[in-house]
Amino acid sequence: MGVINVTPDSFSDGGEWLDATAAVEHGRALVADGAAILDVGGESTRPGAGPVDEAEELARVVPVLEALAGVQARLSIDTSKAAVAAAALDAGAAIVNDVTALRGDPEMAPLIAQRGCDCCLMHMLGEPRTMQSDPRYDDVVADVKAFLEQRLEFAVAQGIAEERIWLDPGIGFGKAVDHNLELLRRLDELVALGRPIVIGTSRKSFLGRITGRDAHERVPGTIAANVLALARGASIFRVHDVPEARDALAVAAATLRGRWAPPTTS
Ligand code: HH2
Repeated sequence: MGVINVTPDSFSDGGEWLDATAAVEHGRALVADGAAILDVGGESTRPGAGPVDEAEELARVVPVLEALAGVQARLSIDTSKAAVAAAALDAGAAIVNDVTALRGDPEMAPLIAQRGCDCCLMHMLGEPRTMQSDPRYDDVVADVKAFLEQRLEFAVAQGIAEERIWLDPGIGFGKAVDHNLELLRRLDELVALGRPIVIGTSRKSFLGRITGRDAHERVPGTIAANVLALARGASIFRVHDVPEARDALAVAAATLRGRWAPPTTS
């Protein structure tokens, strides 16, 4: 899953793809590099970020999705607003990536149920503005697992087909470095919930804390975390740096499975 942040303030690529033409070109490049999904977002959820007005978010993402409809990848909308998700689905998106796990907007669950699209439900402790101020858990993996299980049950009760639901531990969303590492180390416990696990480690600050690297220099750290997540059963990897992630995951997956195939050229 390649990331396209159509925002001025995302933590690692803010402003790079705010212009719709640049965002669309970037999306096409990510698909050529091997992305199977493009995740388009118009609101940063970095620590400390404030909310974005609905009209502004719509103006950022809809033209990009419309222009990308027809690329050889599925389109995902990264939003917690039902109106943005609805417009994105109309524009060609097939997946709703909601970092609030259907808690942000009461219209979101009915919308996804009615449209029959895929959705990703992510764990977050608190809200972006304050989530990184001293997050605490009894047992981070047990707490995140209980939350995801509860959100999965809620989604199904709202009429969303279980096979449409992906789960994500929300790396960096209300988590200290050790919480992120423990979630990655024990990811198999979340895989046991029986739904595809999405993992978003790309360029995140815990990698910088460990390596001392700035956001754009965190590709090797991102790859290390993603390869370990693959080995523990994660299946969808949300990344900014698609060619590097794709190659690393292709080799790791071939090794783990004892099976490989040459790359398909598009
Ligand atoms: N991380 C970010 C945003 N959306 N969605 C899912 N499912 N999982 C994640 O880990 C995740 C996510 C944050 O990364 P980014 O989009 O690069 O930054 P920003 O929120 O500043 O735009």
